[in-house]
Amino acid sequence: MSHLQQADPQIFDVLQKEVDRQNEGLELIASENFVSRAVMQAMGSPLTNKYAEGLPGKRYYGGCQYADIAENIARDRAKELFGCDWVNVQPHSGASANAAVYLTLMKPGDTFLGLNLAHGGHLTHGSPVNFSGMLYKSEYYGVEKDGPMAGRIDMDKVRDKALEIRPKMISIGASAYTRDFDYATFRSIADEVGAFLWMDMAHTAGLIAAGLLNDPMPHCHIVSTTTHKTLRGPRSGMLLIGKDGENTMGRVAPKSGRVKNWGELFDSSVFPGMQGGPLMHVIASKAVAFAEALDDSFTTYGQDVIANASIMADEFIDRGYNVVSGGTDNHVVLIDLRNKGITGKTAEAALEAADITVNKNMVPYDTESPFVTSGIRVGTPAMTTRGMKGNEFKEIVALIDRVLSDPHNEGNITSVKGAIHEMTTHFPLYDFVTA
Ligand code: DSN
Repeated sequence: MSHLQQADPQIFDVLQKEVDRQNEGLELIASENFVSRAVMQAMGSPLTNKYAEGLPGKRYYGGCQYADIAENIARDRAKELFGCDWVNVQPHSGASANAAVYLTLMKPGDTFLGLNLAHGGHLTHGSPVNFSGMLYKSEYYGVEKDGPMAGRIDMDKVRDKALEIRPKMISIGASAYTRDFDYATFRSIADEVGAFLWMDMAHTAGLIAAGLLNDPMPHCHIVSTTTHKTLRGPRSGMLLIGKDGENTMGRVAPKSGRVKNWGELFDSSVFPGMQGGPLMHVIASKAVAFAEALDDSFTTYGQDVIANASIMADEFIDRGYNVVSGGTDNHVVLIDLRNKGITGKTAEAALEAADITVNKNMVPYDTESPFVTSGIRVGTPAMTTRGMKGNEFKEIVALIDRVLSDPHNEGNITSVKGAIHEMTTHFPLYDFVTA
């Protein structure tokens, strides 16, 4: 980092402080992770200088021979990782990938059915403050409030809703849903009402790649994802169609003009539909991350992520916390704090003061606003990357409980912060700024 240090001490100082924050604290935001140095080096490379609008072999710029190689490697690795026929690695983010899904499959005013944001869905799945809710008519399914299915999706109710509104598209995927999805049943509902089925696997992509959760590829017409969360790549997005893609789409692909198949339709929605030049340095970095995810060690990582989340859920339950859905199948634990008399906002702030980073989160049937919330969401991908196992996660829950039991006690928070710093020194992260 010596060039940066000399050229721009102000930004270097920010970076150094951020690295110290990441090194010393506990990162429990479920959508965050720590990438390898190799992934970061590809991102911070001269490929950032290159314009490469178009696709490998069909660019609108000269000098793309190496950009083409990088993008083809990324595409081939993604196909191998997820067992799919077609992939587009150019979306700048998950939201961009999702925009390309709408652009391809929906017309403004069309109706779609997605998981309610307040029940764990995502902004781009129809929130009124997002383009998806502004341009399209969004309808929702949710999770059960009570009973044995509390916190889980009841597929009979999804079917009833789909039959009632006859959506053009049904979306699956979430930012705070702790159970796996029944893709086969979703597909049968989609087929019954003539809807496209779209899975946004942003949160769980790494766990799906590792074969640890149900596989959406054989069932969904289109799958979108981010590449950073459990997949542990650079912050970016991607679109995928499963094996035998045209048949997976379940309909005859439009053949108007020069567009021949669904993959090409999605390609043209990404560029020129809604993006300009792809970020070739990020695409190269995705290729590096996909190679890491293809390694056997990534399966072990995914197993640890899930095991650690289960341990956290059990520990929270033992300490009297209301864990939504009673546990977790993935990397997320969602905690409803209403029985503890503390809001998500207060909890997030108190934990941050102890260098424990979580996010406040709406819980199903929340009575607080999204800026306050009644819950927190915690996740294990980042600290599992640092090597923490069950014993550390048990200790983490004990420390969180200490803070939340007395959230305005500064002495208590300072003491927890000390324990956190002590713990994290045993799991070193990056030392490149200070080395
Ligand atoms: N903002 C991400 C999350 O935290 O889940 C989803 O895009």
